[in-house]
Amino acid sequence: MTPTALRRPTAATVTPAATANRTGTAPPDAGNILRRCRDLTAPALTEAIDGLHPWVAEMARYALGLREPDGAGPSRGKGVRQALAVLGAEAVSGPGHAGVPGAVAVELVHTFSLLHDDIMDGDALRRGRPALWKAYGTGPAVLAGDALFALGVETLADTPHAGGAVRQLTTALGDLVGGQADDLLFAERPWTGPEAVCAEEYATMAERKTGALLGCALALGARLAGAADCTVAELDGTGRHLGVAFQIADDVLGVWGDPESTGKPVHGDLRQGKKTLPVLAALDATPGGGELAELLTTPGALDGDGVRRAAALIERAGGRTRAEHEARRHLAEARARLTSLRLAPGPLGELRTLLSALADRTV
Ligand code: GRG
Repeated sequence: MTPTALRRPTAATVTPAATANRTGTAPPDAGNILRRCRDLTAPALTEAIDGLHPWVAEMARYALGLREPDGAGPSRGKGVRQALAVLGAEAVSGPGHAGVPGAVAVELVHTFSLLHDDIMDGDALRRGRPALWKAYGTGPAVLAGDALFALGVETLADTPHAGGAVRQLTTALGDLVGGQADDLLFAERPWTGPEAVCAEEYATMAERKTGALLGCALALGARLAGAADCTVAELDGTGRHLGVAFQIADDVLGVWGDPESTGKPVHGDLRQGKKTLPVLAALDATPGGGELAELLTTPGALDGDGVRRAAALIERAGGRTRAEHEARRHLAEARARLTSLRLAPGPLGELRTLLSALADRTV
């Protein structure tokens, strides 16, 4: 096993809270794990962004929550993917910094995909503030996304395992496109009947759209730290199952979450007619499914109070319970895959903590 000192970031890169938990008796909680990995990744991420065209760099900083135009406090994402890349390296007994180019790459690609997703969905809010396309315009936001995408790939090109790492990322990118395509096409499909979206199709979409990049993050970290292909593949599978659990939890929050913490308008997915798992599961239920189907297919019925009625019907028909059960099943599969690997105990513990917190959306 790699000496602990090799797995630890330098004192200059660790916040006091993270240091306290890593050196004290209590195991770090998910917030501390995310913070430690963010601190380890931040210098390389900042340096990569600084190399962009100044205008594009400004938009990239806004999108990444590194800077607000009006001087307000930063509005960052959780940094889940960068943490998985760092922990992926540490889990195979490498130093965390070996995973940093992977962490930078996945965080850039994630940010890019959110930018473009907001444009495709016409979502005006991201993390509780104007989405980039609202703040800078659609054309500039597309350009900023393109720059982040290219930079993500370039970040891996100079690493020791560049060939395998770039391939790992491009495979995930292909899946992201496929998942997003399915998600967009689902919107055209009816709620009921033979053409309706089924739960299995939903799971495939979620694995591609959300799981592929989470799996890629873990796998890239391990690959960059020199892990064997079979370990890399198993970690990729772990992240994919985590992604399905994470996406389902996101869907549940989209209906019942507090907009203060989600940063998105309440019932946004329902109003947009998104084929999320709680709705699909409720439509299958007897009794309750029929009444919900009628509401969803009546033009204008989701305006005003209709959307709250739909949320109540979904819950009563068991859609929320079934979705939460599915999320737990995918989380259990992700944890089982981790356990089947011979990973370094400390990082394994941190991964397990992070996985649970993400699936429960307590971070
Ligand atoms: C990859 C070439 C290429 C195209 C991208 C736009 C697109 C195609 C895909 C969209 C994928 C997408 C938006 C998936 C959603 C994943 C998801 C659950 C995002 C939220 O992740 P969090 O909660 O976000 O980690 P934060 O805000 O914390 O960063």
